[in-house]
Amino acid sequence: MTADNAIPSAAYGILLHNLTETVIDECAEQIKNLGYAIIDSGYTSTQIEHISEKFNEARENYVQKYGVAKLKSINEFHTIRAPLTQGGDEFLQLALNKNVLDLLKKLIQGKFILNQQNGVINPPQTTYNQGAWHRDLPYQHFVSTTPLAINALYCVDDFTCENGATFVLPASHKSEAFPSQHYIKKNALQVEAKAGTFIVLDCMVYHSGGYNKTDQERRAVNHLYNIPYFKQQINLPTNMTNPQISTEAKEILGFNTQEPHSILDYLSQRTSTKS
Ligand SMILES: O=C(O)CCC(=O)C(=O)O
Repeated sequence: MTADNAIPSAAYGILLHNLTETVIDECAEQIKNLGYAIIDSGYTSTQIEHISEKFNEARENYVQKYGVAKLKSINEFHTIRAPLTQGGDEFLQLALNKNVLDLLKKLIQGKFILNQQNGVINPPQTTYNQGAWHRDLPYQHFVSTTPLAINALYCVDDFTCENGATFVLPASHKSEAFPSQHYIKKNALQVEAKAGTFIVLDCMVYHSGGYNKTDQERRAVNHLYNIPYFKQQINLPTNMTNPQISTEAKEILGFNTQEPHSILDYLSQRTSTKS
């Protein structure tokens, strides 16, 4: 122990000890304990700018295709569903980001698939559909010893307190019930993050977009990955337009875990090594 206020490094009475060797290990430890961490995508500033442009393009096409009035009437105007199915490789590459996949492998035991990818727009000075506390497996109140699903929220723009950066309730993935307002006021914290990073969450940690006080949108691309026993929000394999998908990408997009259409289909998919 030092004389100043430094955090003590000495410990006693320890039988079990977590060890970290890499930044990925550090993030994994924090997500297990607190439910959130920030990880760099590894993209260059040119790539980050390119994704930002592609986001706007994807949104324009999406709104044109599905219609402003329709999207507004169903509270979907600030979301782009499954942008990776609508052309452009950038969104597929986001879903397959190496740092995110390496982190997922430390967090989810066994196989995982992408459940959904959503473009998220936090509009200036108004409310939007993600500006409310929720889990990304909504209506679920179980507690799990290991994560069954993980979110990776790619920051297209800088996330700041001013523009409504995501709020989290640290460690709330470890409790079944949504906490009281008093608890939320005392314990909620806002996660500021740079454009080009991912905020990675245990999907059961309560989180909410904040109020955007600026005059610019705050944009993100959310990914939810889960064990292959949960159905996808939108069937990704049947909607992929990109023919050049690697074997690993196919597995992550759920090509290998589609529900068989018949007993015959099931039997022909089964190999002798499967249990
Ligand atoms: O907009 C945000 O910061 C949060 C997004 C979010 O909660 C979600 O997509 O589930």
